This record gives sequence, C-alpha cells and structure tokens, in this order.
Amino acid sequence: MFEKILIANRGEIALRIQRACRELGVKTVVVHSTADTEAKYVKLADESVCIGPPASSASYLNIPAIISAAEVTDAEAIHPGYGFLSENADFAERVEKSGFVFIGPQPETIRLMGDKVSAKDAMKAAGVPCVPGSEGALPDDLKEIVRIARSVGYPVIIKAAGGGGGRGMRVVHTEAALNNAVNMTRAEAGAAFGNPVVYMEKYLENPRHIEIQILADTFKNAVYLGERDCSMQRRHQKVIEEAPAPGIQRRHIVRVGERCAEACRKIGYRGAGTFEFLFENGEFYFIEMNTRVQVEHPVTEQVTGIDIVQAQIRIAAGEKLWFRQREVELRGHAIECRINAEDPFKFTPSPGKILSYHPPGGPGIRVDTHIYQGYTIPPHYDSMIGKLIAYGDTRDQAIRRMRIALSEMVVEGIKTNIPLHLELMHDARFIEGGTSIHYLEEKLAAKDEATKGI
Ligand code: MV4
Repeated sequence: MFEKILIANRGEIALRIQRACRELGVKTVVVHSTADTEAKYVKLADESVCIGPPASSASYLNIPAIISAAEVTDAEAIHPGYGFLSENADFAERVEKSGFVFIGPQPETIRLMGDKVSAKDAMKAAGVPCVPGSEGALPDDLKEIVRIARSVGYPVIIKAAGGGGGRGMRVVHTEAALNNAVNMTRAEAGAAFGNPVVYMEKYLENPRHIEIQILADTFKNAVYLGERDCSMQRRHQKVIEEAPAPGIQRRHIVRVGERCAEACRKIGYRGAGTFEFLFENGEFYFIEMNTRVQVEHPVTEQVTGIDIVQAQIRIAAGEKLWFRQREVELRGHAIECRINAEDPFKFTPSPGKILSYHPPGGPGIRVDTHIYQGYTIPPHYDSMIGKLIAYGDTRDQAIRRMRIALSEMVVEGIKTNIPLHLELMHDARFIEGGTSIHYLEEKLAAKDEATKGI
C-alpha cells in the first residue's frame, strides 16, 4: 500500500478520498486554492499545499503546480477525484512520467474513452450493445451523410466526438435540417473541443439513464457492481440517483453487466469505471464511459457494501481483486439527493456563509459533505455542497428515510435545493419509479406555466 497520496480535488470528494486513505493507513496531502484555505478537508489532511488563486484554471487545473506539490511532499500516488483533471489523459500521462501512480486507468484508456467515437468503436467490438448509428465518424460528403441518416431513420442525433456529458449535440428530425445541423455541430465542436469530428446516432425519444459500475484490476479481473438510475436530471446535471434501478429485472442487469465486465477484461481496463447507457423499451444502448469515480458512487456502495474509493486505491497499488462476481450481492435500496447551494426553483447559485448547519441522521442515513457551521462556500466552483444518501431494505423505506432526513436537515445563510428534493420525494411519478431523462424538466416547465402571472 502507498504511504502517502496527494488528493488533486476539493469539496466533498476531497474529504471522501481522505477518509478512504485514513482507513487504509495512508497519509494524505491536499492541494488547494487560496479560496479553500478554510475548508474542512484542508484542515483535516496530514499536509496541505496552496497551489494558486481561486480560478480553477490557475489551481485545480494547474498540472505543473500539482506535480510539484507531489514532489515536495513525497507523495507516491495522485487521486484526481471527479471533474477537474480526472479525465485528462495528458495529466495522467504527466503524473506517471513524473514517477507517481495515477489513481485511475492508463492514460491511453482515458484517451480512448475521451473520444466518444473511439469509445463506441471499442465497446461495440467488445460486445457492448450500442445505439445504432454511423460506423464511426461522419464523412464530409453530404450525400453520404444523407444516406446514413436514411438508413438509421429519423430522428437522429449529431454528437461531437470530443463532447460528452451533454455538450455538443443536436437532434435532427428531417432531412431538410440535416446539413445545417451537421455543419453547426462540427463548427461548435471545433471551437469548443478543438476537434470537429462528429458522429450520428438514432435519437431515442424517451429513455432512462442507467449506468453500470465496474471495478477492474491490473490482472484482467473485472466485476460489475450493479446499476444506478440517474434519470432525474436538469440540464445534464443529475439531481437524484438511485440503486438499483426501479422496475428493471435483475436478469437484464446481469446480461448487460457481464458484457461490461467482459469489455473491461478485453481492453485491459484498470480501476473503477462507469458504462453509461440509455434504456428504452427493455433494451440497453451504450453511449459513453466515464473513467473516474462518480459523484453518485455512494448509492452503489450502500447496496453492495463495497468501498469504491478504497477499491480504486487498492487496485492502483497493484492489488488483485479481492472478491469475485458471485460474491457481489445487492441488498436493499439507496437514493442520493445532491445538495446544491442554489435557489431551489430558479437554480441561480447561492454561495456565501453557512450561519447554521444541522445534519440529519438516524438509521440508513449517510451525509457526504465538507460543509460546517461558519464555513463560507466560495463562488468560484460547482454549487454542489454535499450529498444526502438514504438506504433502506426497500425503495419505499429509502424514500421515507430520505423525507425525514431532508426535513431534519438545516442549512441557513445560503439557499439550497432541499425544498426541491422534498417535493420530489412526494412526487407521484418519482414514487412510482422509472421516470425518463426528460421528467424533471417537464415537471418544472409545467409548474412554471401554472404559476405564470401569479
Ligand atoms: C442521446 C439521447 C437520445 N438519443 N443519444 C446527453 C448526455 C450525453 N451523455 C448523451 N445524451 C443523450 N444522448 C441518443 N442517441 C439523449 C441524451 C440526453 C440525456 C442522456 C442522459 C441523461 C440526460 C439526458 C438529457 C438530455 C439528452
């Protein structure tokens, strides 16, 4: 095991990684910006290094500063968390070239998955079911593009190879709109990602977002840890996640999960990873793979009893997977509400000082947050300030526990989205389960319409 790990992140995940390190007997170094000097994870770490001013570009994205911090503190490995540099292949490469272990997949794997065309090619070749569409990148010739769209069938979606997570896509309903959509997506992709390559897929109108968590070691062992339903989202920001996905039969999960684990063995995947699928009419369609730990990993931890962050570290340290697929048992149900510092219905950010904080508790409640009374949430970063996770024997019990926890939780001085979560925990369609990726936005739009002029 490592003696010391550097955590190249901030917020709740910096604290989460620190806790995993502590349990493994590993010392921690955190890097932070001048805006995060008073943060809990900075105070609790064994060592801390200030690496720059508040702007992420000058601190949490500052590769030379992070590598220097690892050098001066004698850290052996770097955990990138999520966001920031976590899926930056150049960073992973420079970490390893500098003699440190990158806690994540090999740089080539990150690069392969970062390009959505090569990711899909690789997964298709490895037997993972994909959305029907173009064979790789779209050609330049319009006639050829028209032919591909006809064979896929409208509506189609044009996506940027360098995009992902909802950036750089366009839905096309008719042949008349095709040329312009391809050109616009290409131009935007070239400007935003420095890569004008686009591809085409059949547009699925009302899918759910279901993802499969996997763990793979460096000895070609791979397991899947079941699925998460992340359909409750707004503007590509997940709001609620849960495990397992309501209403999907276990045998369907087993089938797709085994494909994912087998794909990991085939490509020599290392560490934790997530296969994102769209799920519609009983079928799974791969769209992207994430090579980092995800915000929503706790719901999987609650239903499997497996510590995913510790697993990442143990795998990076060269351990062989210490359990087999048949030992992975899903038990109960877990729901996660992302707690954001924002107006609960207008969604405008609400940074500032937390004047009072009363965390919820009781059976089945987990709170992953770095906030404390008196802490000032800086305005420079993401508005997510923590996660509230409720576990129960059944989904119904998890929902009931979540309602109680949300009603106990007090965060004063800033606005939070707790009122939105409380409303969703009483929403008939959420309670029923299995809502699509469009449900929350449609609900909010309907509410907006109903309150117009009031
Ligand atoms: C799609 C789709 C429908 N059909 N692809 C958006 C995020 C990116 N990861 C992929 N996305 C989508 N791809 C096809 N062929 C609909 C979406 C989509 C979406 C997917 C997951 C979660 C939320 C979403 C919200 C809008 C659109």
